[in-house]
Amino acid sequence: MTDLLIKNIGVLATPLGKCAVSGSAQGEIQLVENAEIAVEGGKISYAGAESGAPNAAAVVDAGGRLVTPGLVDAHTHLVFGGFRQNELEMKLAGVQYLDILRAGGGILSTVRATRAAGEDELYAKAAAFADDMLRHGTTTVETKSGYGLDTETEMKQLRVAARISREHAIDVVSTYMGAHAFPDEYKENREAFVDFLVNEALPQVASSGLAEFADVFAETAVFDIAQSRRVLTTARELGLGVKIHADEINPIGGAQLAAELGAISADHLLQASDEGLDALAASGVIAVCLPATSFYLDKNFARARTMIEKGIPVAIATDFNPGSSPSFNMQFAMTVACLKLRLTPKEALCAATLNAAASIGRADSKGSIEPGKDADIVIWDAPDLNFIFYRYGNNQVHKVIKSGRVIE
Ligand code: IZC
Ligand code: ZN
Repeated sequence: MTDLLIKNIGVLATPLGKCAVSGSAQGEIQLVENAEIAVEGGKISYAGAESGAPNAAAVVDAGGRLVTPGLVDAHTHLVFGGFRQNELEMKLAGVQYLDILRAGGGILSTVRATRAAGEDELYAKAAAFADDMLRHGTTTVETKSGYGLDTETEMKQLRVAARISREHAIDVVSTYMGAHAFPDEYKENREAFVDFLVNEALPQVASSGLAEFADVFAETAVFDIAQSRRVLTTARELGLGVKIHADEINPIGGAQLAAELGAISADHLLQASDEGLDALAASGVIAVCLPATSFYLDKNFARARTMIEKGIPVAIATDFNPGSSPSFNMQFAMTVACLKLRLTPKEALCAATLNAAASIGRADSKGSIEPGKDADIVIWDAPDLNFIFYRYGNNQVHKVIKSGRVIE
């Protein structure tokens, strides 16, 4: 028997398929009016027109509302100590993000706070974020380490992420980002830090099984292309998937490196050159755009329309972190994706669900509402798809269903 039936759905809006979609297909969203969804064993068993379905153990009446897949936030830095509200006035006075980092603040101040924090304390803080994300419609979240830089603290962050995935409803996908900044200990000897990452940290992380992907902050004054290549090539050899913070502030060729390495995603890409975008298009790398970060840093926005024209699958994420994007609200990122990346609501829905799932290796089980996929579903306080992009700033979620369970 059906475990759960969601009936009286005004509009069911979902992309379809088990892989990232690009070009005009990114805007192909299936819309079914007067729909229903049946769930069995935490998976979707039926999604489509109302069929006067069989008895179900539990019924949720969607009340004529919009229903979409659960949102997938494919790029966050969820586990961190402290906050960085002290940087706000510096930013307003014109101090640049990278200058704060060069002066020993920014990421490095979060590194100090994260090293000092106990594991339970980090867990309690990140788990509270995760629960609130879920209430805002995010059913799967990717999170990166990178606020330890030393192996002990990086492992502490990764254990916290794994514990959230185990003990909370939200699904967590983990990425190791020991190459997020150069720690004070290696300030004068950067190559030695890259040696440490390649020879010690990456092998230990890979054998722990606590991370699926590795990521590098490839940027001026952070990891240059040669250093990023070394780290990510080693990660790949150790069996980790590869991601990269590419061309966020300066166009140093991060997109080209992502293409060269066959990365699953290249993230940010505000400054990516035409050559960089062509390389992504040719190699099937997913572009993860982070419009809330552009907004918060008061920078330009990634050229998402050009990406779609070139056939690059586009995903969007919040980049939640204590410095450049202190919001985990995917709904805000989705509205900014429409207004500033110029995505249509249909393209943006795909970017926040199916393409986002593909960018973290989950397109086979998440990102769309169709039989066989996980029953991760959002019922919105909205009559149609445009509505959730048009309103912003408030939480428009009516109910979240995670793995077939109604979240109260
Ligand atoms: O803590 O500033 N861009 N890494 C690269 C970040 C932003 C996170 C941070
Ligand atoms: Zn990031």
